[in-house]
Amino acid sequence: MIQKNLRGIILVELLFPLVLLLFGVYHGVLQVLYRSGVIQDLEFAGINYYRGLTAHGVINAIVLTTFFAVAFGNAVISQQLKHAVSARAALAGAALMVLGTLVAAGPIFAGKADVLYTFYAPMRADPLFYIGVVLLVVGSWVSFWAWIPGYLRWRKEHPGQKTPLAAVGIFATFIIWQICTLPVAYEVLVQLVPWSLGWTSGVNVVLSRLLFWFFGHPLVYFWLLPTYVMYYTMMPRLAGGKLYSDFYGRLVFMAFIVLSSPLGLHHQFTEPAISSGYKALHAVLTFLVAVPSLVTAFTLAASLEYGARQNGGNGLFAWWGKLPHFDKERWLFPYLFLGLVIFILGGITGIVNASYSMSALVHNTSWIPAHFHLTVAGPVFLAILGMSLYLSLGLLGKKCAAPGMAVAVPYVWTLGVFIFSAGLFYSGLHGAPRRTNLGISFLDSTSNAYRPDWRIGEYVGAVGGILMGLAVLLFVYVLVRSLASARSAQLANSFALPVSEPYHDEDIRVVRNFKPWVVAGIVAILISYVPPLVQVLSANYPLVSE
Ligand code: HAS
Repeated sequence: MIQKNLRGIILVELLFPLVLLLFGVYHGVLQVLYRSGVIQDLEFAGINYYRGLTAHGVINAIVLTTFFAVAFGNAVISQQLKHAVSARAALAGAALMVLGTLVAAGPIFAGKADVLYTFYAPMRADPLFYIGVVLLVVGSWVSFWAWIPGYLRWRKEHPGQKTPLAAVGIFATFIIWQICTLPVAYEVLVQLVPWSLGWTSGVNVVLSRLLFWFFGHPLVYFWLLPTYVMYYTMMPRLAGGKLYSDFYGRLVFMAFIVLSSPLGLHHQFTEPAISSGYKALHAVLTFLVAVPSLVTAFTLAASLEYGARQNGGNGLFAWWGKLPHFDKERWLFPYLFLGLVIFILGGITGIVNASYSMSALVHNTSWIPAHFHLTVAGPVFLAILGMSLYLSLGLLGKKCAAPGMAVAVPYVWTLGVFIFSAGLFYSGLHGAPRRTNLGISFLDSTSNAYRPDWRIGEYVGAVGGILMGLAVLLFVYVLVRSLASARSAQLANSFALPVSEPYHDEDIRVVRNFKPWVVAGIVAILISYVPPLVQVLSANYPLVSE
């Protein structure tokens, strides 16, 4: 059971970003219209291309994901560790996150922060944008700290007992987050805020990008791991079975603590000052971080097979048909399962990007948004949608009022995201740049730069993007109708997140303690980042202002 005094906080953390998501998705649909040349202008309805792209990236990739990770973390830790969350600290965390989001939203919509979600210098934003982002992140730290005393208490009261796997996954998520946000906090507080206030003459751009990408890659695992918590600890139960191996679940979460951070240079293969030897090291480490996801693929496939066979499935492949793909009672299942299917392609394209030589072909082309819409906008986004609906209705004691439509949403989204990505992969391989308003440049037939060969990919992308927008509208319909339905106090009081039993419940000491994994992670960071940091600092780049 989830603590009563946390329920209101969790609901705000789930529903507040879902309201903002409407703006985020609206600007996503506009993106495909600009890029395909349907809109041939600098702006639409008073909001220019880069302002819309900033709102799209910040809301969807930073705000929604951070709020969700905290909300879901609060729910999991409270349920699994027997009310271990300090409600006061959770409230303070949530308040800081809401305040930070509102403070950052002002400059974005006022046109004073057209810097995209990566806020690369020397593009400069209003100081309030940076301060808002800092408050959002600090709020998420406070929320994390709210779990630690209760966790230590739980361990004292349950000597020798394994920490529940879902709680291990949530702690791994936030340990990674705590580590990776420190350098970006330095970048923002020491480099960007003083510069945007006019107190310093400029920014060491190469250093700021090194600090940003130290954060930028582990960030993707901060997005992914709450989804993995659902895959490992809830999906097997929804499929009617058990988690194939508890040990592999724990091993995967611990491995991410070590492997998530020491590889950010794969975003900087084309940048100066850093030696090719260290770029190559980061490429190898990037291949290594795919291993926990490959382990996940096999463990989850085995868990799904076990569930399907319990449901009467048989044969080599026919058992897939016995999974609850269209079951209205278990509408959460397709949000998780289809995310997995999407992630097969997201993962493969990630491995392509990691290669030192292939990255040169696809870097900064529309291939990259195609890749990340199959990851963060695939498994992560579908899990966020499904679990936000599941948790908010459960906490309020309501039932899904349109379960058939709830099942349809992930299918429409999956179709949309596959079509969208196919188009963007195609035009990316033909050299179409990302983050570019193609409608007023390369896809304007009157321009000297006109590239008719990019049109087809961008048209296909637009069809997919519109379908994705439609899926979100259907989701909003389901959510609003369900929230408006009658409340049952009995349902609210008996609500709990599903928990999968393990099929193999191995007890292996090495995955029972976070400490050695955190230490190994820090050592890996020092080995992989100190020399590149020295290289960047000793290159003595001048400070750049505009
Ligand atoms: Fe990535 C760029 C490499 C994973 C997000 N990535 C990005 C950017 C984002 C992003 C947002 O090496 C752009 C940043 C920007 O704005 O510039 N990425 C990887 C690699 C992985 C990877 C190696 N990325 C993610 C995840 C993300 C994400 C996860 C978000 C959540 N990525 C890169 C690189 C770049 C990059 C370079 C920079 C490129 C450049 O040049 O700019 C790996 O973690 C992927 C491992 C995953 C797998 C898949 C396992 C499959 C599973 C599904 C099993 C299915 C089952 C169901 C069981 C190996 C678990 C079966 C069902 C049936 C029907 C068969």
